[in-house]
Amino acid sequence: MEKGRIVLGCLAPHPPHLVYAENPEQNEPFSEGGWETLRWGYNKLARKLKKIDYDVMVIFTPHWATYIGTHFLGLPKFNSLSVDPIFPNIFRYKYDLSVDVELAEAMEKSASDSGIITKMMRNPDFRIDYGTITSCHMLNPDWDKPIVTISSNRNAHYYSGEVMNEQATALGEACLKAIEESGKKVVLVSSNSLSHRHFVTESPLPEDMSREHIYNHSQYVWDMKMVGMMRDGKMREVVDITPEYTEQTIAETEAGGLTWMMAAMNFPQYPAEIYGYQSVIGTGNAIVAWDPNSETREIVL
Ligand code: 2X7
Ligand code: FE2
Repeated sequence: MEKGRIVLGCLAPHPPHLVYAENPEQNEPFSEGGWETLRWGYNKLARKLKKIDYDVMVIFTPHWATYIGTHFLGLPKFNSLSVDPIFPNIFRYKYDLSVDVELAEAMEKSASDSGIITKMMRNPDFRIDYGTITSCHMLNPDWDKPIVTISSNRNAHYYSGEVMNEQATALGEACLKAIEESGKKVVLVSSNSLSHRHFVTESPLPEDMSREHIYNHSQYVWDMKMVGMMRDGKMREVVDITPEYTEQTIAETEAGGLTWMMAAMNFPQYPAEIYGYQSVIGTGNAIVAWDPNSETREIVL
């Protein structure tokens, strides 16, 4: 059997506003649009993904927070209505998704063998978080590939950003081992925003773009530093400064997804593809991809 491999890594932010603005049939509320810089960037990345041969998408999400260990989706099907607890006015999404249980179990076993506390999620009534749904919808609106979601164990909360980095690195290495042994072609997705201070009130019309801007300038400067290093192919350095960056901007990197993905991809030293950067209720959001294939890797923006 041919060795499995990671064919693309995506930093895929998940403000539910993006799904709301797209008006897909699965989402009940109606919008007049909004956040085009991010949505058009996502649309372009989704077109690239259509041309890539892959078997499964593996997503790490901050909005499935687990306090004892790392959990993996472990049933072949999940369907229900996902209502965002903070933005029920914009996100009420009917989902019906398939899971690659074989790969989920292989990653869980590999992580467990390496000393990480793990668990498979086998509850058929488990509600899939809006982070998973938003990132997957924006990357693959046809939902024609199985997924695996990995939870975020709250290491940064219990311990520190440094411990989170170590744990997420170990998890990334364990997932890579399982992927290689599986023979599958895998797309990795780190579902998170960058800087994460946000407004606590919403404008009467959520998609009123005259009200949208970054929460503060220092948050913007930090985000641009991170995006610049991604562009320059310095992912080891990005991961090294993630604890400091996270503390300064309350970034969603605290969940561990970006570190997990970079560790699984051996900390790319080639330029990332940048698809867009924009604020959503004051948070900083970048869509970025790492393409290990130098023949298809592009300078997008
Ligand atoms: O979960 C989120 C987020 N990360 C950023 C912005 C808005 C809403 O939800
Ligand atoms: Fe979030």
